[in-house]
Amino acid sequence: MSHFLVHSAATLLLQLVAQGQLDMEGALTARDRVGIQDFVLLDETTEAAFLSNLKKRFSKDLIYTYIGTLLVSVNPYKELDIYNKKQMDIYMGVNFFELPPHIYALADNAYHTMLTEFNNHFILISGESGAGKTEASKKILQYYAVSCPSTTLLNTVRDKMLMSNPVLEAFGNAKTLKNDNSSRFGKYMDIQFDGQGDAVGGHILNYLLEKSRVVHQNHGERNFHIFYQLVEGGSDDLLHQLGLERGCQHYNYLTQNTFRNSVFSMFIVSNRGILLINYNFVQHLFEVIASVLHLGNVRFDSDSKGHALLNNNTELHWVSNLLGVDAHRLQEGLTFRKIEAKKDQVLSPFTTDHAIYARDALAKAIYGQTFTWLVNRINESMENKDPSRKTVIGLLDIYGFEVFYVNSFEQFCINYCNEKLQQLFIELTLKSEQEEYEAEGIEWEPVQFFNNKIICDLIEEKHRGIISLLDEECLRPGDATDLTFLERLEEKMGNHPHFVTHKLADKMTRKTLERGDFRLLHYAGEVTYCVVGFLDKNNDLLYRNIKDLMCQSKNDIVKECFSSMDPDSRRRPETVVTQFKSSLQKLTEILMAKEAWYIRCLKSNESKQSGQFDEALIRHQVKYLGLMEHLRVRRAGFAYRRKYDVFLKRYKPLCPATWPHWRGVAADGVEVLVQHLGYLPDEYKMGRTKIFIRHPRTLFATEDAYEKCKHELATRIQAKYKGY
Ligand code: AOV
Ligand code: MG
Repeated sequence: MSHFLVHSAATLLLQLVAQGQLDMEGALTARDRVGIQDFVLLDETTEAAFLSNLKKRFSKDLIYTYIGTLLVSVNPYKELDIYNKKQMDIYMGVNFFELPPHIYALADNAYHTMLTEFNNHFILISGESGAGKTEASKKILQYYAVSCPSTTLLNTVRDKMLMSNPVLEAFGNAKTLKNDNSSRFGKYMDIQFDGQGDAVGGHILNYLLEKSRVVHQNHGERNFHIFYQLVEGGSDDLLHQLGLERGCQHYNYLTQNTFRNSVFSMFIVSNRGILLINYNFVQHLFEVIASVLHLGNVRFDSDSKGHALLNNNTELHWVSNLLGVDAHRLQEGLTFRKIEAKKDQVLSPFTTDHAIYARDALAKAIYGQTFTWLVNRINESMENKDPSRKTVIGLLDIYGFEVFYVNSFEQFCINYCNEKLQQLFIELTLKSEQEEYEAEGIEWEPVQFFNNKIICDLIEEKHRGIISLLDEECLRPGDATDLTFLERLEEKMGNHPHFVTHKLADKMTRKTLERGDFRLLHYAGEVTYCVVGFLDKNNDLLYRNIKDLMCQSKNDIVKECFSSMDPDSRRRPETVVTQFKSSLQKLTEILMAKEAWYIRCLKSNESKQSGQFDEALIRHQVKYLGLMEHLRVRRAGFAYRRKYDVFLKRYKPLCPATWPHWRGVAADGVEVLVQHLGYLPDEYKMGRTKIFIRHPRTLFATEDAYEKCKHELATRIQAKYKGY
């Protein structure tokens, strides 16, 4: 038997053990104990078999299962002892299928593929709100930070990457009804590696922060963590300096106080060195957060004409103090609007409602701009100083699909974003995969799947989609309101299979809709949106005089943020949703240029309880995430494909007929090579330009043989030189 076959038999045995088909002690089947570790090996591809396997594994705290190289993860809602240095060492550099499924295995596989092929990768982590995306992305980052080779000098980059997480979570996460630590912004992080595999830099792109949370939270939800951390965890001195009282009950912008009050202030102070944020900036950050809280306490009365009057000056003075702006002008900005009439400027007084609107708009703008500022600082500190020869692994952790009792503009944006990611997944795994078989002339029985492109188009199609109609209403001078927007939607979308108006609701879904609502049938379920606030939130207007005032702030952060805001003041800024749409378009382009890895996170139950496997809830997620279709394509399909010349170039040393040169056509050389390696006929197919290999284990075995062969060659050369 050739060396390769002995080796691959051993590898196969190990795989069987790992995949739960054999027991180490003997041939006892372990399937019944831990289920199957790769769904591809299930006897039947029914949903029932899928769920039963998932449940069996979950009950043993085995939260990870593969579908080929895709990782399915079920949120355990409890700490598992599987994330530590020892586990990381076990997975480091080991072939994917040789060990039980783990997020480290996926991270490691992406990393090693990046190193051998010297190309860029991304890991798409998806799943609904509370499914475990953010936790997954943290585990991966930790894996790279701890396990990759390191030099002392470069260690600081890892520290910064790790450190960026809690800081951004403090500012960008909040408790919602779905998740106590819900991401309220989207995050894409590139981890940059040099040719040796050292992490040398990082870069974060952030997407649409849910700013409205600063001024309003639904019942049972909270504002961003940072506010509570400051008013609960800040030192007496600090609070005194900022004019704050301890306890969130003093602040109109804060509700309940029952969760997670880590000592933020100390965190930023002690780690500012690592993040390269100097002490002055830390001070300014505190001032910004405090000024937002004081703004929330600014109240207005109305005079006899219904115009807004400031109720009390103390809070306003704190805001002007902390932001370093003139108190009188601030007061004016909150109670009057400046209108430019010919060459004159006229002050037009606000009603109290208007004043509250202006106040909240300022609070949201200050907070939102500061968040972006923070991301920029973190990026500067993680910047790769030597951008030559680098490859990246991108980590995408975005807000998951969410449905609340009342859903507004924010949920519309978040769910739209999830539609886009689902579309990307479908494009890459179901559609193009099947199209490639056809193009390569591989015999193929097509697997049917639901393509959510129809919903993406409904939302974003130029001139016709919901976004276009919303923008049109936002830009239409005169009498446009949320309700006229809804009327336009009903007029244009009334017949769309994924759009339901209150007029049609009864007939279609037998669920009534309020006037003022519309419903979308998303890929992940139906969501009823209330149009109230759509226009305002999409316009996100900040009055000019307030903006100008903030540009003169003595707080360096505020000054920098507002001065860099839309420099061309004559141009109307793009609406929020249009900016979001183009940022998602750019993201898709960034991702499409990389090799993809997938983690599909499933939420185990709605009550955040450990040990509860809510079968109906999980079945629903398995369905809408397209996992069964993915499994069917994977099972019938081929896990790996390589261009003939690439395959031959790498593996030709494994066969005397192809080594050192193959003089004929590459495809013929590959055929000779795989025959020599003993590939079974069912294990591979020869396409027009590529070889297709059914199971990853075949390629892994070939790769192992290649490594061994390389090693033997090197030893032989060394021995030869020693002889001299
Ligand atoms: P998400 O990122 O997917 O929701 P998270 O990653 O924040 O969800 O997970 C929610 C909570 O579930 C965490 O705070 C943990 O308590 C628990 N959890 C998740 N994964 C694990 C794990 N592997 N081990 C232990 N506990 C876990 V959102 O950001 O709301 O879409 O927008
Ligand atoms: Mg999250």
